[in-house]
Amino acid sequence: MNITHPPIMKKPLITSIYTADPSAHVFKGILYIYPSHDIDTDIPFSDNGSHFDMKDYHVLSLKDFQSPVIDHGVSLHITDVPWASKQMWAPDAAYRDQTYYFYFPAKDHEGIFRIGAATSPSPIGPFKAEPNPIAGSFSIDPAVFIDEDGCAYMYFGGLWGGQLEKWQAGTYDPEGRCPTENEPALAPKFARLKSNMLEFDGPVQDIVITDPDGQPLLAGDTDRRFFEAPWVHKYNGLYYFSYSTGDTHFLVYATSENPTGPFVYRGRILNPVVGWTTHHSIVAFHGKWYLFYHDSTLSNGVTHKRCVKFIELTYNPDGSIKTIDP
Ligand code: FUB
Repeated sequence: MNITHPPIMKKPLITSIYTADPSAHVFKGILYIYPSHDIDTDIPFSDNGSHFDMKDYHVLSLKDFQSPVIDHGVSLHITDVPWASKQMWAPDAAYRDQTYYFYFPAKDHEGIFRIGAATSPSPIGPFKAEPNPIAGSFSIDPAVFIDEDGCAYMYFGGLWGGQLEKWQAGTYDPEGRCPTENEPALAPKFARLKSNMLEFDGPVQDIVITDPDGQPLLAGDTDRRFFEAPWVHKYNGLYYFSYSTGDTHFLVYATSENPTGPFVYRGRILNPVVGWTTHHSIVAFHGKWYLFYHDSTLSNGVTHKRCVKFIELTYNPDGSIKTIDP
């Protein structure tokens, strides 16, 4: 266990390790952050993201924003995941019936991204991985949302290194390419979860994102189309689907009255940060809403050595989110 200074908004939450892709949840009154654990590597930068060569996960926690941030150490290591070979990317967590569920993408032994699940009686782990990835899972960046009616959904997907474009035919095609710019953009995916939280309950389906006229966003609309990092939260009865636009580096959002969409594009949450990737979560804590995100300032801009930060999120009366400048 490693305890660090109390966080200050827009400052790295911790500086003892590099962290990214923060999924924040409040479990039993404590704020837990489930980030990727970035590490150094000699693998050069490339569009397929091989330089994100992470091997384990840590859990961070906070009682409140005056208390220290606690790094609870390694919660899951790749050597304890039989099906995984490399690249433990952006994770998420959920709680149901006395069990904490940890979800993570990693490449299998064929080099194909799958999504795994692991469980623990404690929110800080250690988590015990299931022997196989979730059947029917593919691509990256799982985000699990449990609605007020108890239904659980996993949202996922990511282009380029995240391999989403290789699954357009329903099976993995190593030659799969993104659509051309006037074709509809590739959709992020969702699946319902069974009550055991370890299996998909039905088929993987598309999350449709349209512009306000009901037209699907096009692949060439790179300032608005989905790239990676889905997250769903509910505010005033409305579902917010937020995500990264990847190569244009925005965090944006769309809203719907249904957790499975269709979602209508609404605007930007966060302008580009220092670094290539941008990835976030949105959580309510002690009566306020917060955006957890990352940038590469702790490493002076090294793409794969990032740090988690947070900032208060504010809504306009019409439910739109005020854009934040990092
Ligand atoms: O951390 C590795 C990858 O970078 C994540 O899975 C993406 O969302 C991007 O943040």
